[in-house]
Amino acid sequence: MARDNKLRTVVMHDPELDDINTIIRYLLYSNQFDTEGLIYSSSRFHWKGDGKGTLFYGESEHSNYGIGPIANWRWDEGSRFFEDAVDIYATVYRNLSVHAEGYPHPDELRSRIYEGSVEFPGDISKDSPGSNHIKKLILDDKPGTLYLLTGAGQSTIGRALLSIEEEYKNSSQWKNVYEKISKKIIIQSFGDQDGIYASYIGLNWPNIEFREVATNIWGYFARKVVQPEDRHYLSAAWTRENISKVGPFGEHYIVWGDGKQLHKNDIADFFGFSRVTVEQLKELGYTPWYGGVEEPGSWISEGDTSMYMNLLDNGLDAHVDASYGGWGGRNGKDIDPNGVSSKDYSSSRWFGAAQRDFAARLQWTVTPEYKDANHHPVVEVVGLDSMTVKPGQTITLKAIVKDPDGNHLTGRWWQYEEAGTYPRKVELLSVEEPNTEVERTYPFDIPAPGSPEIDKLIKSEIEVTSQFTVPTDAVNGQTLHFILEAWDNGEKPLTSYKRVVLTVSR
Ligand SMILES: [Ca+2]
Ligand SMILES: [Ca+2]
Repeated sequence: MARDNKLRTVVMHDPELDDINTIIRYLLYSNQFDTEGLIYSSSRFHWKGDGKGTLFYGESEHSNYGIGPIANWRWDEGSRFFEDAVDIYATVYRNLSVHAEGYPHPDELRSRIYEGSVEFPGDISKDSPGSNHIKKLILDDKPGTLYLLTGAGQSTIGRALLSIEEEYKNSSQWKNVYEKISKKIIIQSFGDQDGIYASYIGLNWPNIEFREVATNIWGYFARKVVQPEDRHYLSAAWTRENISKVGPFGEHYIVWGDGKQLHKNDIADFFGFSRVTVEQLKELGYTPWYGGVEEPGSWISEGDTSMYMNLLDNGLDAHVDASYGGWGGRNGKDIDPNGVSSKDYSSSRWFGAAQRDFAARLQWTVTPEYKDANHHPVVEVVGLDSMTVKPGQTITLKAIVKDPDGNHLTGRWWQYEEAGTYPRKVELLSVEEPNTEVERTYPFDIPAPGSPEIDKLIKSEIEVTSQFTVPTDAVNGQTLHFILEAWDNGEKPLTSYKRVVLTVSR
């Protein structure tokens, strides 16, 4: 079921081609967030310059190419990728709102687009509209965590914090302001793309939680880490059928060989070419750092998508702690199916489910009637009286899973061993087979979401029950994580979860 309070987010991007894809996916989940800002931000890979031709003598990606002082790097003056994405969102907003509640009005999103610190990489010397907006959000009195999500550098955040420091540091309010901010914000970022975390934020605001969310599965090198059974989600055939062909967002999504190029003659962006060899790209003056050429129409990258995937309201509750893990990965290694402890597996293990979810949501954008698209199974855990357990105690994990579309359902409980602090596997016994007998399926139409009849019309339902005995060697305070995972068999199949975290108390 949906969260009571939406998580507050600020989303920052630079004009890398994969940020465009990341924004598309984010907007499909924008009903789950209170999006407080969409803010253009620089990184060492993209910076706009000051518009006056002032040369930058420092280091950025351009230095790797031996290019001397320049006035901007891979950022066109007229680039308005946030507005472009929201304009497309506006054309599908009505359809999306048929399938799930809470999508923000396009005008609301538009009003929250700001230009942040875009001029030079890692420059926190002056305010920008975006840094002023973040400063205001950081200082406001709204409850809850403010998630600052950056797919670029951190100079816009850094400037906001520095500006607060300059204003309050010598005042009597400083201690309170400092403590409030340290508790209130969490920064999630793919790396430190302009060095501002290392040079300013981490040093001066060490108590602000920083979650490094770099993954390979969401990036250019996804093919190196994808699970064999999920490989087709990167293919041209799947991508064309489930993404590119599906409405205006699908058309906007950037894939290999589509002829698009974000910045004219960008030597690092050769992905739009089709049927060329690496040698030919070199002859054309490009730097084909990817090391190969993929099939036209296939996956390129969504590098920064991991910055919000753990905040999704999919039942995994991955936002609660960086060690929990979810579609954006985990701050630790998971044991892969070959028995290898792998940082990549903690994110790649979810990739198939996340891609199917993306496909289903894209389908919503082109489906005006609720009954013509798939919707998520709804999971409820029942009968757990306490979240603390004693060694030797037998615990029953029981979930009721319903599907609003009457789809056939399958579910299972599993222990997310790596996420818990109890260091071993427990034996989970299925109390009854995930159960064809209990299932009821009545096919009929369903009213729009929010309608009071909707609960009565739930059309299929299963119970999934497992039992285990709390290990006798478990010690006080150790945790055991269990995940209920449930799938429907809709045309674009969907997965829902529920996480149960049990704490041992002797
Ligand atoms: Ca980026
Ligand atoms: Ca369904």
